[in-house]
Amino acid sequence: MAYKVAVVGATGAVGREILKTLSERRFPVREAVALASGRSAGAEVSFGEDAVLKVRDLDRYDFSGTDLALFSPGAAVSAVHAPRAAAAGCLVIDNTSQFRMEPGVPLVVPEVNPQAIAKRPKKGIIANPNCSTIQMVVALKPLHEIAKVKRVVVATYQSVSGAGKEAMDELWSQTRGVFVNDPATPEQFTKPIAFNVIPHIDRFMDDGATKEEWKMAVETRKILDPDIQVIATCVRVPVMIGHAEAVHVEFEKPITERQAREALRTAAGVTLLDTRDDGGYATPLEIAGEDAVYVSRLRKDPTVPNGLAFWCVADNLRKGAALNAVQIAEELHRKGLIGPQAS
Ligand code: 11C
Repeated sequence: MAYKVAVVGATGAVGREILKTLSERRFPVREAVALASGRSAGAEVSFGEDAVLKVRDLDRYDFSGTDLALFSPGAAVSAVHAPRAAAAGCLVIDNTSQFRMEPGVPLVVPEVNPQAIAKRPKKGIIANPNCSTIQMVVALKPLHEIAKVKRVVVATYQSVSGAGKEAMDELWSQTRGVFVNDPATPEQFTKPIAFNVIPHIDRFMDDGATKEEWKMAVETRKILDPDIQVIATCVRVPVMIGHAEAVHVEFEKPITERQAREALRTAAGVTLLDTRDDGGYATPLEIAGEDAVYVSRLRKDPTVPNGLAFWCVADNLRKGAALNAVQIAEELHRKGLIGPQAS
């Protein structure tokens, strides 16, 4: 069975990565449709080795007959068009924050909670988590199975590609600007991002946390275990692709470093790279373009009972977005949940 698949937000950094990932992983696509705002209609995006898709206007697109749509256009656009697609019988995988915490909308990381999509959801929408949550729960899952995670303290180091293509351009032009003495005014960020770090991602909430920090807490609970406490500080750093995280975990039960290493070595989606010598750890620059969540610097945290600390890095556009969405599509395909016979 091959499907008619639409990619919404096809001209964005994640949309392009979704098209690339669908093709690389040979997802059974009968017909691919690239959709974006009217402004981008008519532009061309590549799909696979030699196909070029002409971008069509999302506002005018009728989703009847489209089996699956992968959305990454921004939350406000998903809010309008994802339910419209679902009402037309098209199954939606939404990569925005719009529906993640809605009851009846599964929030899925296939290595962690594939059971959340045992059947086709009534609302016709499955949500892809935030990139910084995805990589953390992939690393936590094998440890949670051994000793039950109780509390997580995490600081993130998030690349500018998480904020989109214009943000990547801004890092580039500001960096160049420093060398040619032509400082560019910040537009995508609140302060200059070149040669700086900014402890602010997404909007501020009433309690002083940012929404990115809130997402890491509530999404981890929905995906992994409702009892886990998470306190996050999310920071933007002048890196193009790849998010890194310093994760400090307190467990309910004792867990040794050795047990943790063994579990991480065989865990789905994880690569343990931790040789405790110069360069024996993963950094964003090296792992951009790769699928795995890399775990390094694993060690005991002696300041709490049953504590471990580690560093994890992943490509935010791939495992943090496009790859995870395509893996959800693969899981749905394996379970026969895509297409008119599954509605
Ligand atoms: C960032 N994590 O790095 C964000 C991007 O909720 O889907 C993804 C925002 C989201 O800026």
